[in-house]
Amino acid sequence: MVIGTDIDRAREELARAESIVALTGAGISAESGVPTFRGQDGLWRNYSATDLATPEAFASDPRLIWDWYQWRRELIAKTTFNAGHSALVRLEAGVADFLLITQNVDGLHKSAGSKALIEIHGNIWTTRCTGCGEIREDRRLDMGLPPRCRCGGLLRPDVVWFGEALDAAAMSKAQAACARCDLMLVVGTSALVQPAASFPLIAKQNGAKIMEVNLERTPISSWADYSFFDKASLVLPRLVLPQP
Ligand code: BJW
Ligand code: ZN
Repeated sequence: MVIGTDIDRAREELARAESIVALTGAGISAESGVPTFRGQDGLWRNYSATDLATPEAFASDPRLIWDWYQWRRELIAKTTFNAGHSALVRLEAGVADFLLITQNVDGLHKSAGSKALIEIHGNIWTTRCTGCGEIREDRRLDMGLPPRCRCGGLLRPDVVWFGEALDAAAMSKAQAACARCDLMLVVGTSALVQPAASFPLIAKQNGAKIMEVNLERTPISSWADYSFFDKASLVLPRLVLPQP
């Protein structure tokens, strides 16, 4: 991690900023025990996570995909938010114009207390009926798989898979916030998946400073104004100090 002046300067810039967007990915929840998507962590029963997150995979074998989601739901149910999630809650409290855009479906930002939050890829605790379209919160861990709706239709997790459109209203809100912010924090994302991967570029092109927190370099590292290569749960609490 770059320490010393850089983290001090970054902390001051964050404290001065009047409009902040934070974009998070799987890395922020990794230390809570939620596996990331890419790399060794993203493997489940020898399937790659990114191959399972498709409508085609669900259409060909809904039971397999539900097994994977139910495994993740059981795992997430045992986890809790970490110091990285909490630092973002403190950041939100100190700035008038703040938006947290997360690609994570685990709900940990919500349980940490983040309010101005868009879960741009949905939430694993919500189901959508492929028959009648009903969307409802469903936290059951003991349902028969694949689960069915009251109407008889097949339920699916209400998340966004590859090739599917993101919610239009959420997209407009996220893009507008990226275009007007003066600072964007990009935390724990490989920045490979569109359209979220283009959000930092929108911010940069509109004059915002970009601060990245990740274990390793990503496609945005070469043009980010600050890069901190360490765990989010260590860096974020140093960027957003607890109130004295
Ligand atoms: C740490 C850490 C620690 C670890 N501290 N850091 C343009 C060009 C090319 C392709 C496309 C394009 N536009 C669209 C596409 C196609 C596609 C796409 O982007 N493909 C690329 C992969 C090539 N995008 C889509 O299909 C999107 N839809 C779309 O564009 O629709 C268009 C459309 C319009 C109108 C009608 C119809 C269609 C949808 C994308 C949906 C992605 N869904 C998933 C699954 C969600 C549900 C679920 O969770 O099960 O979202 S895939 C998966 O990737 C998940 C994640 O949110 C997302 C991003 O992953 P993330 O968070 O970055 O995780 P990792 O694992 O990649 O990275 C973790 C990082 O953390 C690493 O960098 C680590 O180093 C770091 N780290 N520990 C700090 N402790
Ligand atoms: Zn239904």
